[in-house]
Amino acid sequence: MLKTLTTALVASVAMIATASACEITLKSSDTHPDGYPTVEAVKYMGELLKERTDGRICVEVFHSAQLGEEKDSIEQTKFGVIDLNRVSTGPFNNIVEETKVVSLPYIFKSVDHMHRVVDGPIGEDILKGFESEGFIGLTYYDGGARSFYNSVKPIKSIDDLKGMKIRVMQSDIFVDMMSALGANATPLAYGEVYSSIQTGVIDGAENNWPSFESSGHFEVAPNYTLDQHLIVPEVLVMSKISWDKLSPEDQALVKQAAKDSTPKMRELWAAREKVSEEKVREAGVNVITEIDKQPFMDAMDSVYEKHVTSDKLKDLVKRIRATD
Ligand code: GTR
Repeated sequence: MLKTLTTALVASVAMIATASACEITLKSSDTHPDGYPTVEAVKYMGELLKERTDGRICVEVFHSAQLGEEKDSIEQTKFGVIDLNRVSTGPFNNIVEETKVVSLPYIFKSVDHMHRVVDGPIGEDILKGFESEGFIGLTYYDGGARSFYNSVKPIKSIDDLKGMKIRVMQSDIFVDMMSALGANATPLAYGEVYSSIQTGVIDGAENNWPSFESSGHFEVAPNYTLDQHLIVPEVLVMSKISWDKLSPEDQALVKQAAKDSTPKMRELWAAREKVSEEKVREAGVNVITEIDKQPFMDAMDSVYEKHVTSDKLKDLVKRIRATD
């Protein structure tokens, strides 16, 4: 009995010692639930960092919007209350001008094209834009392709969207995108979408397979049209306030661990997309795959005209289009 107790005591002391060995614990925010690819990728980054700093720097991921919805959490990150934040680039559009280009509808030919852009110099140039606004852009994650879903009827052509109330992420680009499609945009926090569809405040929203599934939106909006109007990458950012507290060596380690988590994220993402699609289809959601995207693309000219006005953005769009 005494021996067992002593062993247990030694074990718990050892555990406390390991836990308290973290000199720095970086608090990280994510809107998604535990197990979602973005959440798991940031945890993985934390493991790498802990290993590479002999346990000195740790990451604690707060999933399921525990630290707030994306827009608020971005503010908290700017103030240094939150150290790391994994968000879509969408809610950054009104803060970091450069992020607008990757939020433009149909800017990317495919997810592979998006990877080639964000993994190269264009991606780095966009990340640099975060610094003057109080953030360090660390790395990109995947957000698949976003498509429309709603509770009313299957959208088979652009005409079906007319007059519908569709939730978008909080960015002017997406509001204008919906107007260009003849619909009414309702910018809302992600966490409010389910009940807003359920109560009929909005008709639908738009997202990728994993979000459509994990949020449960498919339960209340069972018509999903694969028009893939947006391929918006996601970002992992750090508060500049938290970053400035680190030594240059530690900054480099944080950056590297973040970069090294991207391939892991993409692996997890590919697997989750399949699982989510299966789950949604099994639930009987009406998935419309045959859709002529051309009219959707043509309608976007006004969005580009309104938002791609500065030389900086014009140049970025040109470079993205010149990327094979
Ligand atoms: C998801 C994305 C989240 C959030 C959400 C939304 O695809 O991963 O970061 O932006 O969409 O629509 O608000």
